[in-house]
Amino acid sequence: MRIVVHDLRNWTHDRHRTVDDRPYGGGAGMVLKVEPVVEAVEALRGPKTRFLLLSPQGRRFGHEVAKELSLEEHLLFLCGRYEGFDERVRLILKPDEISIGDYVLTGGEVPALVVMDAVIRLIPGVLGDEESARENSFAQHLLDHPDYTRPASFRGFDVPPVLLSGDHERIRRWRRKEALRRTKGLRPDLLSKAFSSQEDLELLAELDAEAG
Ligand code: JCZ
Repeated sequence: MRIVVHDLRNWTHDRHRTVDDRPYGGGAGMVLKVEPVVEAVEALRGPKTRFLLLSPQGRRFGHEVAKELSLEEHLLFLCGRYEGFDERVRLILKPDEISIGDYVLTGGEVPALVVMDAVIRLIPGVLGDEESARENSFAQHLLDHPDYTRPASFRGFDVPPVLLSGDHERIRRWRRKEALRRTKGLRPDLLSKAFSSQEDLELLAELDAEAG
C-alpha cells in the first residue's frame, strides 16, 4: 500500500500559485478555484481510481461504505478548505461525495484520514487474524462485548467469573449476550438491523427477564 499527499498548488499557473478566490456574489470566505482542482484530479486519476470528495453534503460514511472502498484498487481523496469548492468541480469531476457526520470541520483532511483508517483496517492482511475477526462485530450491527484483563479484582470490581472459567462455550455465549445488552441499551437502532439467530432471541429474552 502507498499513501501519497499532493499539493494543489502544483497545478496552478500564476506566480503566486493561487488556489482560492473570492466568491461571485460576495460573502465571507474563499472558494477553491476550479482550474487547479480539475487539473490535479485529471492528472492523478486513472481508469481504476475511485474518486472521493469529503464534505458535509455527502452520503454518510459507515461500515458498509468502508467495506466497499476496501475492495478498490486506488482511492483519490479531494480535501477542501475555506468555504469549499467552485461548484463546477462537482459538475465536471462527478466525485463520490462522502460525509463522516453532521458537524462542520475546517477542511476535508481529517475526514479523509478517518475514511482511510476505517478502510485500511479492512484490507486483508493489514491487521492480524485476531483483529480482522473483530470485523464481525460491526458487520453484524452489534457493539463489542466488554473485555477484561489482569488483575482479576481491582478496587472491589471483579472480572465476571465466567471469563475465568475456561469454559469456552459459556464464554462465547456470555460475550454474545453482553454485546446484545450493550447494543440494546446504547444503540437500539443497530439492533433492529442485526440478524437475530435463535440464540440471540434466547439471549434477548434473558435480558428482558432480568430485573432493572
Ligand atoms: C472544506 N470545510 C471539507 C466534512 N463530515 C464533514 N464535516 N465537515 C466536512 C468538511 C468541511 C469542510 C471541507 C471546508 C469537508
